Amino acid sequence: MNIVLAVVPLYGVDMPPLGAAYIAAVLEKEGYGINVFCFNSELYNQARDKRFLWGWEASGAWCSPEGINRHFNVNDLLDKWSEKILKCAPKIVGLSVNSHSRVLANLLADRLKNKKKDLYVIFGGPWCTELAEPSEFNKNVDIYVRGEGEGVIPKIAKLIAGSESIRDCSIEGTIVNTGVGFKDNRANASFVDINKLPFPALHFFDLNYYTNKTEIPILFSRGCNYSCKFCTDKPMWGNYRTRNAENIIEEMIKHSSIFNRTCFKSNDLLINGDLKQLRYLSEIIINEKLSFTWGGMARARSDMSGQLCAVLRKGGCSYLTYGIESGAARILFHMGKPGKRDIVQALKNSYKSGIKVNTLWMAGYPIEKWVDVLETMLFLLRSRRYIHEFVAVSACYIPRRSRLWQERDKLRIEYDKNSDWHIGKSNTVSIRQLRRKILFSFARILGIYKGGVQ
Ligand code: B12
Ligand code: SF4
Repeated sequence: MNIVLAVVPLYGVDMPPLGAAYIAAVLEKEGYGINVFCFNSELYNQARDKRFLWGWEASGAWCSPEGINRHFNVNDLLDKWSEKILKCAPKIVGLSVNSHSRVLANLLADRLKNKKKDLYVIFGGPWCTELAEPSEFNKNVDIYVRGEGEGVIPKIAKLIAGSESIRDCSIEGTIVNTGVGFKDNRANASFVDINKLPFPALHFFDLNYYTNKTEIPILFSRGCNYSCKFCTDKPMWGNYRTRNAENIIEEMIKHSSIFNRTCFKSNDLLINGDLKQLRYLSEIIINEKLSFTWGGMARARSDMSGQLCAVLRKGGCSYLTYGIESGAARILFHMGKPGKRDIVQALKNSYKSGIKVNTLWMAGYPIEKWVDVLETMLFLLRSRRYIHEFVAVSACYIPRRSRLWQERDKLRIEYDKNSDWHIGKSNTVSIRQLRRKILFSFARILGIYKGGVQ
């Protein structure tokens, strides 16, 4: 049985999508004929004059058919993509869907079903975990897979390969199209054992097609043990689980020999959720004299001691991207982030041990006032000597399953017709954008904004 996996814009173009690569790996292991199309990076490479649409600022353009049609002929894109997919004679087409690719993914599902009625269209990816409103379900999608996909997709493929009906299937973690509606089989109660997964099938992708020319994507862990108020990744991924250091190294050895690269970029929610394991990984790299380097997103924990950071650095840690978000004490406290003193400690120890320190920020958190923006600027001024790169500041977005969203009434959050949130006139889209611009400009003045996302 042939299965096609596809990714449509908007996705990151720096590296291949790990979600699709993991799904491809488990299906390939089951013996199915797999084809993977990254239409996202393909379009990015073809439409040179439209590349700004992959930037953070323009990402909203992908969230409505009109927005996309303003820049591309959507009809032509759908024709081209569906033709390529159907040439592979698939029984199943699986699409990786996020909040910003859902419009094109739905249109592609419609087009595919229109051309081939007996095709099974399956949606997976973070958007499927958020699905709630009846209007968001598409009758041309047969199954939505919520959360982690590796445990679920082989069961679905087996049913389809055995020509069994999927309409009444009750596989946990799925929402099934029954023909007259959608049956919710609840979220998957158990997570997969990440040490038993095949390595992500990156061989289906041409790494040269992506903008990052030095690194290979990898996951050291899944989940998170914290619960910041603006975050929805925790509900999707659950508590922190880390892979064995040996298992990670095995993947590094395999992929570095295939792709001829030795630098790895972790897509973990946070790379330093289990410091003991991270230290152990670094010690193996040191003891075995391996030349791998790695980096990823991290939490500014107070226990990132100078001694630990030195071991991590020696063991290949080339950069850490800290999600700082704000420099105002009351905002950090409300968010559930570490306090200012802990943050400075982590930045300082990482910086002094030679790890490149990147930082991520957020403007317009619901309770943020102008005085908090000033406090953040002051914090930036004082801690700039421990920051190599400011990297980025996002405007606060309130995802549906986040704790902020649950508290929206208490916080007086309202939504307008474009689904943008505001609190009276004190926190609106334009105020958030203005605060973002101010922080960017200030970071530029301090010499720590160097214009890119690491
Ligand atoms: C790394 C990352 C990036 C990188 C991209 C790197 C890359 N090329 O892949 C960068 C920084 C570029 C990025 C950008 C964006 N990102 Co991002 N990103 C992530 C992050 C942290 C990790 C993604 C990852 O690799 N996960 C690991 C893999 C294994 O998980 P996965 O992709 O979800 O796949 C699993 C399941 O979803 C499922 N699955 C996935 N595909 C399929 C397909 C099928 C058929 C099936 C059955 C199952 C299935 O099974 C997989 C394995 O378990 C996630 C948060 C997170 N941890 O998921 C956010 C996340 C995916 N990003 C998000 C967003 C919104 C964006 C942006 C659109 C932001 C913006 N406004 O611009 C941009 C889009 C791209 C752009 N503008 O360039 C959101 C999506 C929200 C949503 N609910 O859909 C997330 C979830 C963060 C969040 N909570 O807000 N991102
Ligand atoms: S923002 Fe980061 S540290 Fe906080 S809950 Fe989400 S993943 Fe965990």
